[in-house]
Amino acid sequence: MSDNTTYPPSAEFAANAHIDAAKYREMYDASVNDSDAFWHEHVTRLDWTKAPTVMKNVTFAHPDVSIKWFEDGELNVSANCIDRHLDTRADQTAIIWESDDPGISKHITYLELSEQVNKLANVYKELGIKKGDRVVLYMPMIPEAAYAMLACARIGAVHSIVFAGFSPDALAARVAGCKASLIVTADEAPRGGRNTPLKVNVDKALAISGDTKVLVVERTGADVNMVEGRDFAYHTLMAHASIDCPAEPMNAEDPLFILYTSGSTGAPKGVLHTSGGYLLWASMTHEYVFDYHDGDVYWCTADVGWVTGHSYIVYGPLANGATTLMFEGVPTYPDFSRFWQVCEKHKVNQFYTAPTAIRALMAHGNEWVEKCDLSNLKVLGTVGEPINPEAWNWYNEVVGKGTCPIVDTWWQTETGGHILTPLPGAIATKPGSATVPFFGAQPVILDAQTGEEITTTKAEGVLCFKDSWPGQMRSVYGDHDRFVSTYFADYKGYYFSGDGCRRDADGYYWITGRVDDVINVSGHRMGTAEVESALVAHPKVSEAAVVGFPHDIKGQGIYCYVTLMDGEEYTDDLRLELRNWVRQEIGPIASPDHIQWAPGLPKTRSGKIMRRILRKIAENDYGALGDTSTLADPSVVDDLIDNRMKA
Ligand code: 6R9
Repeated sequence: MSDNTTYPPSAEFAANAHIDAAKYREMYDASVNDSDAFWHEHVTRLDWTKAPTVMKNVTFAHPDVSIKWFEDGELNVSANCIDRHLDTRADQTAIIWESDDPGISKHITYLELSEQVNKLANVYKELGIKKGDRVVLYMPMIPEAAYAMLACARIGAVHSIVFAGFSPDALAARVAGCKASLIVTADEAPRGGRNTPLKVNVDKALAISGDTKVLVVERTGADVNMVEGRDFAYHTLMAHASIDCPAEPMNAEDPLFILYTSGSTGAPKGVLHTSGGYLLWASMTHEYVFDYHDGDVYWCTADVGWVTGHSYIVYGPLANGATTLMFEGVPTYPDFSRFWQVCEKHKVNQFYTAPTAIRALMAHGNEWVEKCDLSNLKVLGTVGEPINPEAWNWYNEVVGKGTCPIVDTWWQTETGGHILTPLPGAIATKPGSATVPFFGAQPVILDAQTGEEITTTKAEGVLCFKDSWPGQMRSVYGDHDRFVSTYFADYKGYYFSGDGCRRDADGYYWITGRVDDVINVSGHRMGTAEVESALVAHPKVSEAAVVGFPHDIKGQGIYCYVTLMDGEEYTDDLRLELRNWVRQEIGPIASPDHIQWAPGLPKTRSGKIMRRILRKIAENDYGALGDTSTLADPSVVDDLIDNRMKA
């Protein structure tokens, strides 16, 4: 990976951007040198029913970690996302909904959004939901999912979204985990031409967790089982609900949502976000990182079941009075040009997706992109994993035609919003680097062994943060000790991200992957992402996953799984070629010990490769594969085991 290829914003882009290079420097310096004054100025981007006078009250000192922002302020998140826009934007589209079926889309104005959210908030009240109660959402990607989130916020209920691809067992655990008083779901969730039976799954989950009230949106009209007194039809209750539900004034530190996320150990954790700091962070990052301007059409392809959907489909954009596109389908249905067709149809200006989607589409060739009119695109974003330079270049050249800055946004469920990211009019990008910190974020690189801060500009180690930012998670729901031990115990006084990172001579940050994915070969540390990036740089490789495995002499060896481009065949010659290729790209130290053909990789439904499984297969330890039920397609594991024998 070269650190030297940089892509500065064009003079024209910079001139029209909210933040140019000089402004970034000035604002960043102010944000860390005089944090109180900086946040005093920027809290005003939200409407407060009681303006905060205290900005920050934080300690990272183990074990007394406590994080509060704007603690004497009061606001309502739904009023900030809806009511305050009604004077000027009642008729502006708030949400463009694009159905799984390419023939169907809908525009929802801010006025309509207001009516739907107010009604639903009244329906919640009618069902007995009060401030502080938990509501689980298990929803398709339909506007009702956004209504359901905002209606919770309106009355001070706390939502916990469970991705609609999760199994009944996973749903039951989350419903029980937060003691939910209500589940909002739909009959079915259409995706890629197939319908997931959500209500059936809810019924199965409730058989495990015990009964809870269920509100059922009619999406496909499928016949579903409705239990008298437990299950309620959304449309029936909405029909008579009033369009006026006053927004509950909430303390800035009142919980807004819980979102379960997996760590390297144990059951998923309920990441807890609160109201004021989270919304401020989501709103500010959305505007500056995507350089969102009034009238733009913005599209984030994530699902609301993930944090990206929370912050960058719903809360950030709506807080900014934006037009946000919500897509029910998948990138490959009905064909490989779906993303680009949606961009053309709705004249999308900012497009935000994941590297895994980019690589998947790249593998099918440029013609799917080239036949669509993408002339409205201004900014492209990526999130979720390190992006390899080949995918970055393809995104830049084929999708962005070399004219759209790419924002590679590093962040986590825990961080609430972007933390390391270019601002498109301010920061020259480098393919594969998440570049520099957003305002108020103070990354440090620590030596993983000693925990010492490495103060030279060039550095490599673990990525930590030495102070808080408003969007930071506040706790693990119901288990503050776990919060402290997961994030603040390994490196005392810091927030530990779990990611490895290096900083180059220009002070740019390069994420090397989770530190539990680092391989140590003969005492040399290597990010699995580096080897993967080298492999996917080969013209015949579409995707790669690399893990360490025990090696008698080297300590750990390098085991590679490769998925090939359409039409390529895996042969002994190709295996040799790939091995030499990696030696060439990185050096002999990175020589793969084994390369195995993988027709598919085991991925979670959010697209993250489950390396735990790949490590076990590499170790020939098939008995200990653990839980594979959260995989998008569990059958890929059998193929991998078959091929393991031949590797
Ligand atoms: C938003 C989201 C967080 C983990 C994070 C890191 C990886 C996310 C990245 C990235 C490199 C980026 N990650 N964005 N790695 N470059 N731009 O994905 O949250 O699901 O909690 O995952 O994803 O490893 O620690 P989450």
